[in-house]
Amino acid sequence: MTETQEKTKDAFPVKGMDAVVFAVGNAKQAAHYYSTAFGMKLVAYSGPENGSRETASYVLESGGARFVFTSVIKAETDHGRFLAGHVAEHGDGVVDLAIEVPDARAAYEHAVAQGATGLEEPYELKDEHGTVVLAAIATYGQTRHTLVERTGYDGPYLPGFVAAKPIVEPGPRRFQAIDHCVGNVELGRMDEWVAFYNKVMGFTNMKEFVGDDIATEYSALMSKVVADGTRKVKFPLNEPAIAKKKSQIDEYLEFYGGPGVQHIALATNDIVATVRAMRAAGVEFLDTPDSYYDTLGEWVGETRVPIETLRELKILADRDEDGYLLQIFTKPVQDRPTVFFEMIERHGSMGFGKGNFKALFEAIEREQERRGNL
Ligand code: TYF
Ligand code: FE
Repeated sequence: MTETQEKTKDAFPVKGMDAVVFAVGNAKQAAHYYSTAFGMKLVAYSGPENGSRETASYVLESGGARFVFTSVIKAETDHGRFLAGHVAEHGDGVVDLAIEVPDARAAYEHAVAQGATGLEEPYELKDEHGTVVLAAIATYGQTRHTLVERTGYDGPYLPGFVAAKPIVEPGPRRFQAIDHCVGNVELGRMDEWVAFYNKVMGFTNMKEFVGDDIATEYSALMSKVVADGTRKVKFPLNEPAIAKKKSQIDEYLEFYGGPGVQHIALATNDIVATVRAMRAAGVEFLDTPDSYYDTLGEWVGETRVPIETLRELKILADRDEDGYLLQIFTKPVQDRPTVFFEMIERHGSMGFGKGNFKALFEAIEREQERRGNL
């Protein structure tokens, strides 16, 4: 690491992703879907029964991954109106990629000094479990990053939340961490957002990206990845490319009503068991043609999972100089063709499945076509 990289990294240390916060039309039902289909465990709740008249929030965990689903019950404040407006405009979507930091005040001050838009000045929340310091800055679209300092707190999520019991009997864990969170931004603006993360958070660019060459050939998108120094927080950023076909990113921007979170990748250490369980629970995944598996063995080499099992479950595989990865993508998880998930099992590779971009983007385009948006 160069001296300048060392300095910027220290200016904005992060501990990892704190939570992905979704604003949805019906948080009660979303909590049920993520319990049964994604195998997550409800751990905390906030709603009218414990003093939150305006919103109901359900906190679900799977290992170190935490999702929060919030619905508006009756908007009474600017925050409630913002959340209701978010759902009206974007449908179910991500409002907040919350990041855990050791010092929220320092992180906020640094971010704003580097040009970030402050949304919430640092403030404290307290209850009998202790104190959490929070602050928030804006990122692309109506998405924000809440900066969470939770060292003085031992409760179930945040002060104001009460512990909750799982909605269904929890089975084996289907994933244990958030691997990366991807944003879609407008045509020509990807580099601005890359620069934003470079400057505001001291994140550096990872080597994997989709450039002009791939974009015009088959992807119809460009993509770059920024990450913190420890590679715990990874944010790929996509923009549409002008290609032969309407970009999948344009489809997203049209139906989401602007920039926002496109997909969340979840790290699993047994993608076969995960995909079997999720498929059995009714989760739909993108299809991969058999021809992909006919030639896979020739270039990907040995993996933990036999090719025939990958073929059966439509799991993709990729290899680079550091190792290999197995990955699969769900179809959008709401009626709008917007947010989806990726399940990823890494064995050394720190990439994002570059070798699969062609097969993946063709699969996405088949879905686009079925929706009449290609
Ligand atoms: O996060 C990534 O970069 C991979 C590949 O629209 C990808 O999951 C990139 C763009 C896209 C879908 C998947
Ligand atoms: Fe991804």
